[in-house]
Amino acid sequence: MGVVNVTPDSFSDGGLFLDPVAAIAHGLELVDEGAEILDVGGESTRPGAAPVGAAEELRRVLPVVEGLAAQTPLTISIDTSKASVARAALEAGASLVNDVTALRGDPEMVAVVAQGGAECCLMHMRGEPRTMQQAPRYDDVVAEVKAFLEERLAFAVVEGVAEERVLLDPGIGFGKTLAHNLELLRRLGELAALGRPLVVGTSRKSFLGRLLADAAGRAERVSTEGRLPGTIATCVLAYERGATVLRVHDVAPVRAALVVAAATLGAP
Ligand code: HH2
Repeated sequence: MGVVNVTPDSFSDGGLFLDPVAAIAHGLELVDEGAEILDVGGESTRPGAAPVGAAEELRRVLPVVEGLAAQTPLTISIDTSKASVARAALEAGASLVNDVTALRGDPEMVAVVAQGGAECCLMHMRGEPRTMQQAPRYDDVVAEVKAFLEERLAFAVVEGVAEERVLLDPGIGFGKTLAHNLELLRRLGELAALGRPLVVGTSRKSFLGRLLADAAGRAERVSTEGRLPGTIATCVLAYERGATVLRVHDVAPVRAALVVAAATLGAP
């Protein structure tokens, strides 16, 4: 899954693709690099990000969804927690709703997904983006994330979403410390046991910058550009532990690493 951020403030590529022409060109580049899904987002979820109104979010993403749907047969995913944005994006050619609130952010979202016959990705997040990194605590992070995803999956199904259309995501970096993120990745197999495809997003995330800085005895986190090796390592390990979809900014190097990993593991 290649990331197409149409935002001024995303943590690693904010402002680069705010113009729809640039965003569509970037999406098509990711297709050339081997992406199989394009995830279009118009609101940053980075810790501390300011919320965006529906009208502004729609203005950002709609031309990009329309343009990409017209130029590629791949799955277009809309990264939003607003029902009105998801509805318009589905009408414009998207077929997957990637909701980081797991259908909790907008009471109308579940009906939009169910009635639209869309796929949806339900992600675990502790708290909300503005506050989620303030001292997150869990007794057993994997058990708690698993119980949450199980409950959200059951909710979606009761509300009319076909179970086979649901993907689950542990929400790496969303209300989690470095140790929580690593434990979720190490024990990903326990989440795969839920029986739905797992989406994992480690790409360029802050915990990779912290881990590498700590290892080098440096105070400053390693920059987002310096996080590619960590992105690749975590994607390969997540794949080996059962992840189906890897959400990344750098499609070509991650895809190449996954091809080698799959061949080594004897997978198709
Ligand atoms: N991570 C981000 C955004 N959306 N969706 C899913 N399902 N899983 C993730 O891990 C995930 C996500 C954060 O990354 P990015 O889009 O690059 O940054 P920002 O939220 O600042 O735009």
